[in-house]
Amino acid sequence: MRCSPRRSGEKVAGYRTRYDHARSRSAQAVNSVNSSTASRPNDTIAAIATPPGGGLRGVIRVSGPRARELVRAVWHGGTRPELSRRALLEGRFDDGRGTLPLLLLWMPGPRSFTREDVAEFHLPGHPALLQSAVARLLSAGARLAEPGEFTRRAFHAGRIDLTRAEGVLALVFATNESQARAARALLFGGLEARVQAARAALVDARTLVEASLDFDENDTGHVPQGEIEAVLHTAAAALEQAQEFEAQRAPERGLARVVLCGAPNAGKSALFNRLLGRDEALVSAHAGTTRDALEGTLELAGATATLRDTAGFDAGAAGPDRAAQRIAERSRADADLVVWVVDAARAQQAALADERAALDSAQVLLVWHKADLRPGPPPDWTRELGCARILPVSSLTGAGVDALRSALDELLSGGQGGLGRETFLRHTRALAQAQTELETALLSLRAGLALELVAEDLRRATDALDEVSGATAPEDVLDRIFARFCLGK
Ligand SMILES: Nc1nc2c(ncn2[C@@H]2O[C@H](COP(=O)(O)OP(=O)(O)OP(=O)(O)O)[C@@H](O)[C@H]2O)c(=O)[nH]1
Ligand SMILES: [Mg+2]
Repeated sequence: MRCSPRRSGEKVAGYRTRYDHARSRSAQAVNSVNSSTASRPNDTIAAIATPPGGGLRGVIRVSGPRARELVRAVWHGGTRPELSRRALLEGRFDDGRGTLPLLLLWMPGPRSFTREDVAEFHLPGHPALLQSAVARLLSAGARLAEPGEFTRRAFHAGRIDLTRAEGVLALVFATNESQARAARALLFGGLEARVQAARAALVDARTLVEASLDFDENDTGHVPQGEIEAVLHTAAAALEQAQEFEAQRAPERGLARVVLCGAPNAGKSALFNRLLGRDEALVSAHAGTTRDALEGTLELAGATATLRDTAGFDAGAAGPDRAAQRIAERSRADADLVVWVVDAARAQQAALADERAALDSAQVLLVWHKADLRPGPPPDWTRELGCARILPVSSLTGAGVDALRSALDELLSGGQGGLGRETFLRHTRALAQAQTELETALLSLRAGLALELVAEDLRRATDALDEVSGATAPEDVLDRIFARFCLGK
């Protein structure tokens, strides 16, 4: 979020005051609304920042005015840590019951992500140890951070705009390389820079228009129409660049990708046909029927996805079968969601564990297929096999297909697929709105309409851009975005 307009060009510098006052008033209003509801700036917050589960190292992040005091409270040993400037310090963390080896990353505000004093405690990654270290920090005066609260503080402090916060979120949810790339483009400020360039030109144009209001054509202060038009064209070009950036960032933003995979003969092609309601894929008792990946569009209640049928797993494949394996691997690598089809009649946990290990996909739904051959609920191996769900389905009878569709819908709408689309729509709608207002301003100017109307169009265009950057995004939009963050981010 930018709370003040960027510096306008030299030419209009003398005219800036009226606009600037109005702008900084509205920015203050926005700030006070945002901070009154979402963040309690006097609190010092703490949370485990590394993903749940064991790891070699675990990180606890602390941010707020009492961070320094907390570091001293948990610092073990005679020497006091030197916290006057940014530092990486080695020491021991005293959690009240014992001490742990500690690497402390100390980042005093305002040169930190949240602009507050920030401490990162790098500790042994055992969950129980990290929990007890957090408990110690809480008892020393920290409050447990809400999901996304660190990023929200950075946003309220003007450190990042909303598009960059969305980039952080998208990166957390990214399940494949192209999503991670699209997320990083946002996170590194690609859209923010373009939006701010367009905004700066709009501010310049509006300043010129408002300055013209006070002068007649013959006055020395009068700004020729051509000059205003030129600045409007600069704004239009910058806006176009922002729109192009979004279009390129997420080329396949419209559709989430679901890929069917599994052992030969598990019934992937039968399920493909069943989900799409047509008989397109070859189904046969011969193992290795599918080679080329077949694609169709899967319409769900809340999401639309492309559905791909792929060749069955075959580690020893050669020739064209090897090529089919590569196509399947690529499809899985690009998938938002992998549907792993397992023949329930033959399923054994050990063999499935091997299949899962070879399947390095982040989000997996296991279809306990041919459930007609093995009645009864499927075993609950979600944890052992690292699957979001295990659902019994029979493509032969159609049993379980509706439940599968609902689960797909839920996983796609909740995860990166839904998130990516939502973010993209938020940006593109507001950018399109800004473009419409800008075009109206240009037409009004050329038609010789009252300059007050032109200034009003330009103000609306700027407002639309401020929605993208979050400066004037409504609180419920902010809540919806930040609520999706994980703890510790
Ligand atoms: N009983 C039963 N048989 C099924 C079901 N779905 C598929 N089959 C049978 O399982 C066999 C394999 O089906 P496919 O859909 O061709 O299997 P696939 O996983 O695509 O196989 P490949 O393409 O060779 O990897 C066929 O004989 C199907 O008729 C089901 O739900 N129940
Ligand atoms: Mg097949």
